[in-house]
Amino acid sequence: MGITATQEQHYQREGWLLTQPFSIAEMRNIRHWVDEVQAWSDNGDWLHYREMTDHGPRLCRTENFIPFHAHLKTLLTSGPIIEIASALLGETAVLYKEKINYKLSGGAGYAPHQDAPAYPFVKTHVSCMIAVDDSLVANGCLEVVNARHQKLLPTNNLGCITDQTVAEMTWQPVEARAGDVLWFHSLTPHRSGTNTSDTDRRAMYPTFNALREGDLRDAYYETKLQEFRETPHTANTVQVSLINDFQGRPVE
Ligand SMILES: O=C(O)CCC(=O)C(=O)O
Repeated sequence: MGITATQEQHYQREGWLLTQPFSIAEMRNIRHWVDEVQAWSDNGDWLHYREMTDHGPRLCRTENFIPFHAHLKTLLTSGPIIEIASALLGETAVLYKEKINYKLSGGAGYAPHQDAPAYPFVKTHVSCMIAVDDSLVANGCLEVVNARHQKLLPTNNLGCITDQTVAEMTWQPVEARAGDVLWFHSLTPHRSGTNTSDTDRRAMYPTFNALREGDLRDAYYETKLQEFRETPHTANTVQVSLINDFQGRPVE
């Protein structure tokens, strides 16, 4: 299952594309596998992150899980996901990194940003959001800006888009049903709100680069962990990224 020429044109023009590559049965499996990762303890080489919410400390992200989950590894490195990533890049894609953002009830949102500054080594990437639960305005779905994926926008001291530029752009929420997959360019401006609903909004985000630029997944995680160790985190938020886009409160 690939994408049509019209879908590809939409992605090239707007910088994002919503697809439905999974059957209901496949989606049920994906949700079950995410439940499994969510239940993992902290004793492992995967990376769990927590935030403080009004309901207490909550898991907000897991990264680096495919070495420890064979089904999720297959999902993100073969089949429709890698096919569509390759079609959108126009060449063979390889997995660069993967994360699950849980955004459980009460979970925080993400400040307006482009992903590219958080991705060392590669020029060409595409990411997607695999909606594990319905992703709606009420529970903090992604909001994007159309056709602004040509260049890096001015950033503030957090590595996010400046207030002035944010105010000049038109932000569009993209709601997705569980199983939908929202593709976006690494320069597509995006943001999301707090989950103010009483339902969870989990989503998996694999990022791909052109294989031509190398298989860099291990190098990405090594560099990220080294930067976390060496660069003091001064923002009053949970550090989950090489930019400070996440607005979650730290668990003291
Ligand atoms: O999951 C979200 O609400 C937004 C995620 C995001 O923008 C990110 O992780 O960079």
